[in-house]
Amino acid sequence: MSTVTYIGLGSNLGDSRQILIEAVQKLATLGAVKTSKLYQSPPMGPQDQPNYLNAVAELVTDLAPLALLDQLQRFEQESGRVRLRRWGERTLDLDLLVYGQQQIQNERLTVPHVGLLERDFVVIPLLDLDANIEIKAQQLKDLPLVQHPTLSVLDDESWSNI
Ligand code: ROI
Repeated sequence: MSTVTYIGLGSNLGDSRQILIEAVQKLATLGAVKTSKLYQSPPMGPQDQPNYLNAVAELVTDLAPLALLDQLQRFEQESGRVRLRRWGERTLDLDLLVYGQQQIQNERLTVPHVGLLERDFVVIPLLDLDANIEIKAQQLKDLPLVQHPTLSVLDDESWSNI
């Protein structure tokens, strides 16, 4: 049975735009994919690191949550993932943000993703994909951070060629 999932994409090391394009192509091997606009976003965490490129992908997939997580972690490794420090710069982050309506909590996974509602670089791209999306009983479009986002649009939905 197919489930609508949302995957957060982030990169601030290497050729971030190309890295995200390749990540979307890999996601498309797991099901039907749509992408948000492409954003540039100031780092959350240490400020002495480059800005991030961020986007969100909608993936409709038959994979179970942990099987999907395995694939996301494989794609991160294949991209030559480097993570220099906690809260620091990284080549590619693929975060399982939302898995249908499910709430999941185990050693490997918390879904919906912790901190999702506080991160404009996740909330704004999610709204591109579903303007009425509700997470943890919260309409994302009603969050105050939507009114003063710190991120800027780099490209429309066609950036990923998907
Ligand atoms: N900051 C931004 N702007 N975008 C990210 O994707 C991102 N990812 C992270 C931390 C280090 C929390 N900061 C980020 O993992």
